[in-house]
Amino acid sequence: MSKHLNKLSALVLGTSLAATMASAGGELEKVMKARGLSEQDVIRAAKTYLPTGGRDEFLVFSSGGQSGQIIVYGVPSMKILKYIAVFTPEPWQGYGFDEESKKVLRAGNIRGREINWGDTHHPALSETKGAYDGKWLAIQDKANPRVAIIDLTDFETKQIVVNPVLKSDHGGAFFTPNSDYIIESCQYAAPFDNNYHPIEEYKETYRGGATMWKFNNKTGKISEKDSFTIEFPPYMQDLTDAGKEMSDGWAFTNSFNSEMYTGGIEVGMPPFEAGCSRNDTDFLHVYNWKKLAKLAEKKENVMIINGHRVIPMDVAVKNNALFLIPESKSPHGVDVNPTGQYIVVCGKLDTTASVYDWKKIKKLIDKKEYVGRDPYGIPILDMKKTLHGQVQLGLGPLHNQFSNVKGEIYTSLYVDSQVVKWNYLDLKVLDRVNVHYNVGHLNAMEGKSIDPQGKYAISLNKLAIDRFNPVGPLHPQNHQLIDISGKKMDLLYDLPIPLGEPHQVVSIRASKLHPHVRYPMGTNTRTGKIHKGKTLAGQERIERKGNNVSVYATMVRSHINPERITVNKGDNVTIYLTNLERAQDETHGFTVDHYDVHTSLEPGETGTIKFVADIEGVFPYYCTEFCSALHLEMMGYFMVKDPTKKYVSAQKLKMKKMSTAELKAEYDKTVAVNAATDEVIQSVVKFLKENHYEKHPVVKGLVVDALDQYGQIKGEKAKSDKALKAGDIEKAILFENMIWQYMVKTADVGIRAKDALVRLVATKQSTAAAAGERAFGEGGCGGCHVIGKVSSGPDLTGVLQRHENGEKWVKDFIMNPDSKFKEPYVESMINYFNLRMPNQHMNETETKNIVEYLKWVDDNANLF
Ligand code: CUK
Ligand code: CUA
Repeated sequence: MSKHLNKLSALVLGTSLAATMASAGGELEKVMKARGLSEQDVIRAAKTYLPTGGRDEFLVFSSGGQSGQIIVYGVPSMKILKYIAVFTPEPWQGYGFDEESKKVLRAGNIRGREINWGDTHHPALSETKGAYDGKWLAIQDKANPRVAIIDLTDFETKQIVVNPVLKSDHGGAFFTPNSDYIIESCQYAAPFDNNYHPIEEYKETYRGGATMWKFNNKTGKISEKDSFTIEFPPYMQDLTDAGKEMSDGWAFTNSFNSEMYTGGIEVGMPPFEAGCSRNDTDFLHVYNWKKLAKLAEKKENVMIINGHRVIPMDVAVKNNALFLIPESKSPHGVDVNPTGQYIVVCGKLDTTASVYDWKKIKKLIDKKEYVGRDPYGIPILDMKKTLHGQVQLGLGPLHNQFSNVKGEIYTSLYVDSQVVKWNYLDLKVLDRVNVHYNVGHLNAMEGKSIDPQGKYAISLNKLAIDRFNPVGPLHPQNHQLIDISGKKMDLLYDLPIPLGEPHQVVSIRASKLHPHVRYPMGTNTRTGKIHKGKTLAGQERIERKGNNVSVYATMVRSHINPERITVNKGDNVTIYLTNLERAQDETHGFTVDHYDVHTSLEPGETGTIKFVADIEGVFPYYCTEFCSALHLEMMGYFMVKDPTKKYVSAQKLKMKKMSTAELKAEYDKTVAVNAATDEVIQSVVKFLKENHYEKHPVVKGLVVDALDQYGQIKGEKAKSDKALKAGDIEKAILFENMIWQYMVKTADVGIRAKDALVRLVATKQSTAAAAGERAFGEGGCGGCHVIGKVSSGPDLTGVLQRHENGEKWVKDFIMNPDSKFKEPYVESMINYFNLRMPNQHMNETETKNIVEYLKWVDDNANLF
């Protein structure tokens, strides 16, 4: 075992670390035994493990299914990083609880009705020349056909548009290769208008279609008036993919009810599932969206339904822009390969995948060679003549993804619970791996772009069954990570998804994303514009016009200004809040208790909450994000008076008052503490300046934040002096306390800046020195020794020089302190600190490493 293990750890961890592991007394072996892990398990763990502070290579955006949200996680660690609120209110982010986000969410109302959920299926990343550009994310809602746009600079939803003619969708959202359009294709056929039409008139009045949403890749906005829909027969369209490269300008949409069956189980008809699957083939819709977009510009080519342009089928047919190709029974999924030549379609009720060749399709289209027309007059191309070939894959093939290897494709098998790897050029099956269980979509890194990355695939399994600790009858979904870099696929990791049924994920190299950490001060994040309610320090105010009360408030560690708001019952209250922070991750949240409002304010953001003060009483408001040590103090009172009531004032309690002398003493003490604190700050500032903090952006950001806090002191001091002069010592003490608060905040950030700067300007630590620092910390040495300072034990800078043969002396002392207690120097230290150096039972390696760390400390002694 041990021999194995050394070989294994050498493999996994690299030779030098493996040696460390072996000398650490077979720790790895012990853990494996205790947890019952195999060697394969450990290798898989190492392939997905992300040490603290580490970064993933890829980010994945997963639809949140019925949660109406998007889930963001990293690959290969599978750590969940964010839920993006899209179609559903989300309280933490204030989505649907503040005015800015309500405006986005409510744009998704349908025919005046509030819709508060969505069934998200297919997220899509914006593309430039067919490659993901990392700018925008789109997702569709299947239940209430809508499309939303998420900005990838802040991962917030910025727009929701409602499909004006479709009543459900499935084939969306899909970007065209330069993000000119987002395609949203129908699912269940229904009348385009909003009227009742009997089911007996299905063939005449029910329609499918594909909506082409005009998108601006610069502004990230869909233009509704520039969008249009292509009318399709009522065949129950399904998924779509846009052509690329040689097939650019075209799009492909499959369908599953060429029978045009309309159900009727309740009147003795066979159910939909039987009627929709009678024919041996269904239809792939092939259409030239570029040509159709041109046609849509002319009035005579479109009909206007619900204020929206629709191109009728006959116009599309007349202009050679719409064709059908038979595809195997109940098709699902249509995927265009990276070169745009091959279009792969699977069939839920078939065992084969069909590979169509665009060159063959185009040839038939150009020659106008059709095998017939469907009942709506759409030309049908010969299936055999358009096929490159078909491959037997297994039961229930659904979706496909491409890798960086030419011809390599991965397909999910729903019924077989497998992912199969095959080659679509020579039509050979290469490998298959079992997944748990019933996979729907799958994703390979950037696997639907022009530039697939390979490396990993994710299997989105519909059932988890026995994979996780049981949590009741409703199980999480299971996303399984598969290593696809080798010849054989290897299943690495299970990620339970407890938030709806995610249908599809898209992945992108993390290096392509550049989200910002703060907003320009006063930003309305949903519009990107400066908010009309932007309020800076000193501009806080309460304005009253009739029964409209507007509050302009600010939030900064650790207070809300104003701290008291009094209104009359029935007043319309609007509170604008600006987060004045510039520091990274200093979010404040705001709520008024009992009023069902909440907003989350990221640094620089201005948000609005609005409500009618319809209940009388006293309602605390507070910051809902634990933002600093004084977070609980970040509060105020919202008071609602009933103007029709007379309030009897309570008798005031007589409390003992402090004498003037006592107050003066307290004032002096507070001022002295402030002076001492300021000295610490000044020493940190001196250090930062001497070491040119301004050269390091991260440190500079921290210093700017610290100086920001420090800058507040002058104003507070003036107020304190004024109060003192006026004889109000009590007030002066409060202002001095405020000064201390600012000082603590300054020192807090300043010391963080100093630590960061030390790391940047110090010489690089060797592996041993870094391990030594860890051992120093974990071994509890820091409890008594603070580097650069005398604390409860002596300062250790220069300790190696203090003794003859210093390295050995220190080593011996750590491992066996008692042996040296009689030495005069040690004895004097024991007397001085009234403490003996304890034996921390460090082993040989740890002790050696600590000595290396102390050497590093000496090399950088000027920094401590
Ligand atoms: S669909 Cu779910 S497994 Cu909605 Cu993309 Cu195929
Ligand atoms: Cu701001 Cu808590």
